[in-house]
Amino acid sequence: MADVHLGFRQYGSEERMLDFATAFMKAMKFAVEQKVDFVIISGDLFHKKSEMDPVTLTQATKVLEMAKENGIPVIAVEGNHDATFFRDGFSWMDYLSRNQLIINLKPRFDDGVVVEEWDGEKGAFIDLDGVRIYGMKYYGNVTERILEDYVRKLRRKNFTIFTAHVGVEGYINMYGCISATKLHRLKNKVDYIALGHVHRSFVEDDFIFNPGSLESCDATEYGYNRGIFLVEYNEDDKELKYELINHFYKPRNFVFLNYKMKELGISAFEEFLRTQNVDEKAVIHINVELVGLRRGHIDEVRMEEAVKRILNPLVVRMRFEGGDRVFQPVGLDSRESIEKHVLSQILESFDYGEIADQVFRLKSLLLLGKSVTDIDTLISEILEFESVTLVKEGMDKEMPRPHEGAEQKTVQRMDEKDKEVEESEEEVWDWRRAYALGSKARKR
Ligand SMILES: [Mn+2]
Repeated sequence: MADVHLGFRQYGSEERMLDFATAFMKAMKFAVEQKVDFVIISGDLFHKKSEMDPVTLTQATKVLEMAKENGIPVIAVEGNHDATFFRDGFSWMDYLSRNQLIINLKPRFDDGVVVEEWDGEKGAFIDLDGVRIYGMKYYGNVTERILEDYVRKLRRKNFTIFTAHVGVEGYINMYGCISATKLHRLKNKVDYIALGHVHRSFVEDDFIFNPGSLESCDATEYGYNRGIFLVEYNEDDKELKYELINHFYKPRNFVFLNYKMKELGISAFEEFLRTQNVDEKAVIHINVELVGLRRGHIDEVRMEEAVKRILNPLVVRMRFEGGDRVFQPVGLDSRESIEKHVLSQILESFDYGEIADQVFRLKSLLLLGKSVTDIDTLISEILEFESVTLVKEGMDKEMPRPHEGAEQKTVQRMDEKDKEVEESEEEVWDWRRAYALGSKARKR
């Protein structure tokens, strides 16, 4: 598995944070049920590299302890969200490693890449029951150079796995990707490449395996094919069987609605909402296109309240576009409106969208001496809102997706393994209870 992103309070929602933890817990529970020999987490176990909070650490610890109690070693590498790449400090992954909860594989640097065997605390590879596993953490734009050096030092032993947090170009347009060719060259030394970083699933040549994230870290990721790979290798006939599993957890529902608004009153909008067949507690993004209306006349608060009342979402994000823009000359207006006007003119030359109001609000908050947390929340909200906007605009020029669905046509499947994991109530960890004040962490 990869890209667990524990601790991600998406949209500032506690509930979303629990989603990420629950997905991780259920993935590990599946591994326990399947009695696997080991689990690999190919980076981004955590969402934030620096600030750890007790709740996130509890979530990680509980799940990893479950693996440990069942005698399942967890091999991991650090992703871009887990550690800064060259500041070789002590990461939270190292912390888990020192507490015998994971085996955090990474090379050492001493005039080049040093690839040493795991000594119980550190190392770049480990031998487990005749399987050799090499690990490489995320190195951003120097990945190619480090990989080249690393590969020269690889020694195949029986079945050899290479796990790394690195994206493959072409699947998604993001930083920290290398061309697939570079990885295919490892074929003479490695049998299986386990990747993380790209949040959607893909398989190349029954050789490169990327499971994708467990949840949607961004609205753009909703609907991606993703899951965990259940892999079985038979030493006698050298046969590799694998399957992408995703029935162990149902990701949060995201809904995207478009509404053309032609009148100021919200009754038509309410009517529109009532005709939507939307599951409760979904993340709802609504794009409102204003037709012959002025943005400033819209009662956004009332509209949002209507969405909450009628569709009962977990989170609602509304975006307004179009509308008659009336440009007014800067006159003898209030200081506030002059400032806003100037701000929006400055911001026009960037791709941030219409955030002049937010920037202005931010300035007021700072002047009021608001806490850094409040300001952080506001900025997060602005950024998340904008990223959705960018997605919408980029929809028709999507990146090519080579080998899509490759995992569906390859080798034979494992049967019996894909049956629904039974939801026995007492087995499901109740996260709220785990760290509720005054209550002991225990199973429900
Ligand atoms: Mn990630």
